Amino acid sequence: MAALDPNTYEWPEGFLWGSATAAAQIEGAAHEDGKEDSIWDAYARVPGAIAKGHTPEVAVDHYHRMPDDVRLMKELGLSSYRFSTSWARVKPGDREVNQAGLDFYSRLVDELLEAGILPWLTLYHWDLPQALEERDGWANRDTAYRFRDYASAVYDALGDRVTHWTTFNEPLCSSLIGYAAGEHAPGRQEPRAALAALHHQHLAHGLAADLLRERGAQRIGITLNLTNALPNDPADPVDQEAARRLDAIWNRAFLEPLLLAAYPADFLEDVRAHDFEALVQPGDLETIAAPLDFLGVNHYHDDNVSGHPLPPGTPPGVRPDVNPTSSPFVGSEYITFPRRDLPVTAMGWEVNPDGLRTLLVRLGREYPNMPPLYVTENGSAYEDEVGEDGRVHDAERVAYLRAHLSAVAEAIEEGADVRGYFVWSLLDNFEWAWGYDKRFGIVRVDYDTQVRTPKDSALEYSRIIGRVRAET
Ligand code: IFM
Repeated sequence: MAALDPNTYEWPEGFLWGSATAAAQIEGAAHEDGKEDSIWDAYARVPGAIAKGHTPEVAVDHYHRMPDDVRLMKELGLSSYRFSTSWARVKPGDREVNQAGLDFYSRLVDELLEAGILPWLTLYHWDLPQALEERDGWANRDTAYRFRDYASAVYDALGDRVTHWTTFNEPLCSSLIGYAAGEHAPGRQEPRAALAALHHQHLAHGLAADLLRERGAQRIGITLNLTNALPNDPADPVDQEAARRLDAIWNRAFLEPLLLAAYPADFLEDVRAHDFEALVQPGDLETIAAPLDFLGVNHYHDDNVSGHPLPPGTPPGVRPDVNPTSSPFVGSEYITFPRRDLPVTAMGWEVNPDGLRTLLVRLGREYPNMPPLYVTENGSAYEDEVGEDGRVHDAERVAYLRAHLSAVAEAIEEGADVRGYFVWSLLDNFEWAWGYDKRFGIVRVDYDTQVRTPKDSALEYSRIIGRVRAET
C-alpha cells in the first residue's frame, strides 16, 4: 500500500490529537509549595547517575509557566493534553494531602477545559515519593495500597472535571529498569525486587482502577511501552529464543495479567529461579484484570534481539550493560541494538514507522478483548539547531512525525481500533538519566531563558490537526 498522507487521510471522527508530558520532566519547583523529594530528585544527587549532573529541580519551569503553556497548546490546536500528577507534590512523603499541590493541578485542569482541551491524567509517571522508597519502594507490597490512597486524593480533587484516568505510564521502566537494570531511579540492581515491583505495580493499577470506577471515573486505562521483539538472525534458534524471552518479559508479562488475569507460562518459567509466583497472592490477578476502557500504547522503536555476545566493533550507543533484559534475573544474555540498515535518532533508536503499524494491528488480533487503543507516546529526539531566523527547522522530526502518523493511519485501515495520538513531547524536557541534552519537544525550550519556540514539527502537527478540526 502507498503510504497514507496524514494531511489528507480521513481520520476517524473524534480522533484525539494530543501531546504528552510528565510531571518530573517539566514542572520544576521540586521543593516548592510543600513538595518533597521524589525518587528522581534523590537519584539526581547520586554522582554519575544523570548525564552532566542535570537534575529535575527546575526542569522547564512549567509549574510557574503553566497558563502560557496551555495557551501554546491551544494555539497548536491540541484536542487533548496528557500530563501526570506528582505523588510527591500531592502527598509529600506520602503523608497528608498537600492542598497547594492539588491546587496546581486543579488550576491546570481548569485552564485546559477553558481552552477546550481534554485533560488526560496519568497518576504515576515514575516519581515515587522518596520516603516510600526508603520503605523498600515498589518492592514492598504495601506501596500498592499507598498508591490507591494517593489515587483517591487526586480523584477527590479533580474527579469532577477529569474524565480520562491512566494509572501507570510504562510500568516496565519503573519496575525492571529502575530496580534491576539500575539505569532509572531508584537505581537498584536487584532482580527479585524488580519482579516484586512489577507485580506490585500491577496490583496498584488494579486497586486504583477499582476505586476510580467505584467513584464514577468515566474512562480508566493504563499505558504500556510495547515492542516488536525481532530475532537479529531470524533463522538462528538462539536469536529466536532471545526474542521470545524479550517478548515475554517486555510485552506479555504486562498485557496478560491485565487482559487475561494470568502471567504467561513461559515468563513464569523464565523467572522461576526468583520465586516470582510467591509474590502473587490469592485474588491479585482478579484485581489486576479490572476492566479497561482503553490501552495506551507507547512505541518509539522495535528491538532487534540476539542471544549472542555483541560483535566486536559494535557502534557506540549500544549499551547491553543497561539493558533490562540483560539483567541476571532472566538467566542469559540479551542484546538489543538498532538495525544497521535504518536511520537512528539522537537516542540511537532506529526509525521504523512500520513497527508502530505492526504493533497496533497485532494487539487487536492477539487479544480479542483488547479495549480501544490510543498511541499515548511516540516521538523523536534530534540534535536540534536554532537557525539564523531564530527558528528550529527540524526536518528529521517532521519526517518522523509524518511517517509515524501515516503508520497509525495504515493500522486503522487494517482494522486496529486506534482512537488518538499523543506526540512525545510538547516541550523539550528532562529526559531522565540523559538529562536535558536529548530534546524530544515539538516546542524548543531555551534552558537559559525558558523561552518556548514551536519547531517546524509543531507547525506541521498543527497543520495536520487544523485540517482535521476544520473538517469535523
Ligand atoms: O521521556 C520518556 C517518557 O517519560 C516515557 N517514554 C519514553 C520517553 C522518551 O524516552
